[in-house]
Amino acid sequence: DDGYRLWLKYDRLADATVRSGYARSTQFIAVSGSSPVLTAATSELQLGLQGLLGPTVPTLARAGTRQGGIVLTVGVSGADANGLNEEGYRIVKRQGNIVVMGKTDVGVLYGTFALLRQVQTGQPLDNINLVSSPKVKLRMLNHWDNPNGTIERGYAGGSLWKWSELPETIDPRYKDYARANASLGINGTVVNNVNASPRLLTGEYLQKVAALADVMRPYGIKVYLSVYFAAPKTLGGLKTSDPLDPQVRKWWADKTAEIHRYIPDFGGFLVKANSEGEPGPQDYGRTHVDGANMLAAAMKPFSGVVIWRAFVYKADPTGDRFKAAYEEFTPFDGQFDPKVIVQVKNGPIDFQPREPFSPLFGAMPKTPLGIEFQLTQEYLGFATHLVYEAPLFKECLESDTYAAGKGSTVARVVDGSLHGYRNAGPTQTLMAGVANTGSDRNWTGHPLAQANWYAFGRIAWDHTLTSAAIADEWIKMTLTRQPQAVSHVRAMLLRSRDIYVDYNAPLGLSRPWTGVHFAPEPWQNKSPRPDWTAVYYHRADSIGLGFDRTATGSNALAQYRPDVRRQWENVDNCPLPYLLWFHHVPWTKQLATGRTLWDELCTRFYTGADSVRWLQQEWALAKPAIDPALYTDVVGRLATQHREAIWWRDAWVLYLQEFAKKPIPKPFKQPEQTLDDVKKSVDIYLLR
Ligand code: BDP
Repeated sequence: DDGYRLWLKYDRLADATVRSGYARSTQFIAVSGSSPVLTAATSELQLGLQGLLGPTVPTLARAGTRQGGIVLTVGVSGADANGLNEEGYRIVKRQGNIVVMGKTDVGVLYGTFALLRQVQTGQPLDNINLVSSPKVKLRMLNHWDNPNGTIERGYAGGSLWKWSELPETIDPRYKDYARANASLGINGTVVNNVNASPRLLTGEYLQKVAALADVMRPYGIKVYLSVYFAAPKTLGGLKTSDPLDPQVRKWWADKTAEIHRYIPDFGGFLVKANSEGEPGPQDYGRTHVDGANMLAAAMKPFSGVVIWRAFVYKADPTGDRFKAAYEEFTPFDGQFDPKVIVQVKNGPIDFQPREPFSPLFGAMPKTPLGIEFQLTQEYLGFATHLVYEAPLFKECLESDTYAAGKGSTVARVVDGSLHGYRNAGPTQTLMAGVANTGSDRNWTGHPLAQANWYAFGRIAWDHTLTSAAIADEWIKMTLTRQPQAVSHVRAMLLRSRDIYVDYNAPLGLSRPWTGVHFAPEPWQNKSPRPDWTAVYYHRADSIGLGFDRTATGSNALAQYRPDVRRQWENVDNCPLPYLLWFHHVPWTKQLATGRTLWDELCTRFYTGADSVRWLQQEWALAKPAIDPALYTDVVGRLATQHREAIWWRDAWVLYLQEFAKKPIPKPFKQPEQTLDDVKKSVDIYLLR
């Protein structure tokens, strides 16, 4: 198995009795109406059922008096439409048939994938009764793909989009990409990097993007573009890109209209502005609001949206990067055009292995805030370390902002239910995942990293699903249905993120590196900007470790509501996962575990690295039920992970030992290498 088919494997179910049970209730597919979306739904059902069960399933225009089939029905109303939004589906047994219904054809498409999932995961169809509607409207992948075929922070090969061959040649892979996304309910894809090339806005590239949009459309997926804010100058030859300049505004209005001539259902713009050197409205003394609303005005005649990122931080040697986005964006609450959604990363810094939730959530009640997660493992060990991210997504979404009292979770900010902007006029709700896909045959490099794409899509649809339930689905659809093997792999997935945190960034440490975001460099103290060094984040000194963000320090904690603040502001009861995010803690301080800070850190680093051995053992126990090629691939990656976990552990403990001046506590042993040895190996790793 080369992993190409992802969770849409549709291999024949092993048990003949089970097969014939399913086959009895899936003898035909009756489709009333026709549309490219319904055609996609029907052919997916045929492909899936034939693969899983054997017989070819014929299609009929209507069921008539026939029973024992599947009926796809669009445009339901009355009681059947209860609890369904535009994209929702209902699946019931009626008059001897399984009826998959939706208000729209896309709802039916999602229903067909849900029905297939029932069969793939071994659920009965006899009394099937499923109702589901997505909680968030825009569920999208952000690709950081460049026109030259590379992917920023991509670890699974080059770009999926073969720009030089488009629009004439359509790689069949585009359709499989669309199928995989549709099976999860993902309905948007931003095809290019947020560090955007102006080339994407040329007629030449718009034709290519339009060809991709044509492939995505039958799968309910809209295409979006990241835009380069200075394009009026670069492409349009104007003297300025000032968002208040009439010529600039006209340029964007014309460009937006041109895009719609190529792609009538264009999804909208994603903008990274005045962030990490990207151009933006501040270059002209204007604000984020001026920039975003200018694009919204250009988008006015169309249905698309403007997604404006809040990932900003200035090179301020005395400031705390943690506070930057909140300081820059909260003053603008209520001023953005209704077409604008502000896209906020889950945490205040930058996709670290564990971050507290961004204080922006709950702090802008009059502005739709979308959430951005990173699926590509830029800070999570690239494509060699196993980190199942569902627990990370859930931890953030379930955090309580207390914005409107207890129960004001980040999820409720994002799905619009907290501030009441859900479905209000043109405003939208949004979850975005920075894609982990690439041209590797198995899409994600690490075969088990497919689970992160899967989990993101499922959570974007329904954030109440649990990490374990999602893991179960994915394992059964992708790897094996053998119960013991399922439970071994589930255990691995569920613990993997904490294991990684333990050897990489325990107790609230973060960013032990510079630009490459892989080799450990906690000693790194030289960079054009202080907040691009490692020492800026951990603040190790002879007294202790951690960033004081209480009132005696940067006071970033003041950006949270009092109830949140109270959980974190007292060093004596701050939960350990967040301790060093908010406190500079003495090496000798006794923690709730009964160990001193130094001993606790060592314990985490050592047990974290050791736990990779446990991952290896669990994987070995699942072996009999796993495809041999896939099994072997993961064996290799886990071995690398173990070696690198020791590398990271040693780098951290040897470096911190210089400050703490304490021995490694028993039963752990002093690393065999010296700090100089590790530094040398890191220097070599970083050689280009
Ligand atoms: C950082 C990445 C950088 C991205 C940036 C962003 O290192 O490559 O451009 O995020 O999200 O984490 O804009």
